[in-house]
Amino acid sequence: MYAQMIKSEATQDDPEKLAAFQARIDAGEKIEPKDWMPEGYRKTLIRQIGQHAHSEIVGQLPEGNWITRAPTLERKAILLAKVQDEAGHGLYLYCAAETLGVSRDEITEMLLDGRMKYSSIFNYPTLNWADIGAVGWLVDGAAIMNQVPLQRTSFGPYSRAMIRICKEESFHQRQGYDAIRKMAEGTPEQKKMAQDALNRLWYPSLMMFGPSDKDSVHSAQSMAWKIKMNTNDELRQKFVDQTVPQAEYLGLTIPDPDLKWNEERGHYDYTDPDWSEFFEVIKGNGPCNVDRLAARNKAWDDGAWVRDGLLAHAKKKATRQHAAE
Ligand code: BYC
Repeated sequence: MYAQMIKSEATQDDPEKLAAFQARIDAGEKIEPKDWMPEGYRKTLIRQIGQHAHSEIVGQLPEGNWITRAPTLERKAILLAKVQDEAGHGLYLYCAAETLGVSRDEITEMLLDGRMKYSSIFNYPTLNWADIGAVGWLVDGAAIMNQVPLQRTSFGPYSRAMIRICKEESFHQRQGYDAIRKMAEGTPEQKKMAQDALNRLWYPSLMMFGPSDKDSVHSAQSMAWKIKMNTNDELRQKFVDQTVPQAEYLGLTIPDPDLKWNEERGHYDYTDPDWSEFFEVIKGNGPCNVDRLAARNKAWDDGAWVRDGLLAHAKKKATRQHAAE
């Protein structure tokens, strides 16, 4: 597949082509899979869409863990539906990545052997039911903050996938907020669990937006190509501004003693995450990295017979058709 891409590299430095491509981006046109595109644009999209798809798939693990232990039948049905939605999001995104000339198997293998990343947040554990509410509220809340602008991203298939995904994500965020609200309004023990979940998941949620702008290696080029529509810090600030009043409504305290409204800026001032922790987690040293990758590798290996069976069936069918012609 990559060979196909390399073929077009001779035209990669053609300044006229590059300028015409940038003019299309600047005019707000969508780039479609068969259009000419710079190799860097294609590679950046494969990286970002692939990572995004992997995040949706790995993201099922911490929540799937609680389906059998949800406190009521209704909560179980809702969580099951949400986790199934995440699988669907992963599939739309893998399809969008495939239009760039990389197969789903190829990028899956890159996830399984650690060459590709998935969101840092899924390397933290979900220890109890309050964590599931907090994941919906904070993690899906952060995901929406990032994904709503991506509906306008310049690559057509990614943009269209995001439109569909965002509709479902907003339901996910609301179910999480509803679950944590129930805990926050419950017994003192339940409220304590809700506060504890917020304490543990606040900073990992802020890290989802990526490193601070000064350390973000891809932002400038990705924004020029409209692959990203905002910087990491812009979206993080929007998330903080949106979430603080939600926490206040719940009677919960954001675990940041220096958090305060800044009248002049019209935003909350907040303490940055511990970036050394973030870089450790994305290097593979977070609390659950080893377990998450082991679970995905096991699922891939356990599913080999299904893939083999489908391929054998397709081959037999093609041979029969060929013989009949
Ligand atoms: N985790 O130059 P930067 C969800 C990496 S949740 C891990 O700023 P970029 C869901 C980055 O890849 C979320 N790695 O990068 C919710 C780069 O390393 P490489 C999924 C991270 O790409 C609930 C390096 O750090 N959403 O779907 O310009 C349930 C430097 O960073 C992270 C998306 O993926 C991180 N948090 O900006 C289920 C949204 N942050 O690749 C599922 C689409 C940074 O050079 N992605 N890195 O080795 C994006 O918008 C951007 O890729 C990011 C990062 C804002 C995440």
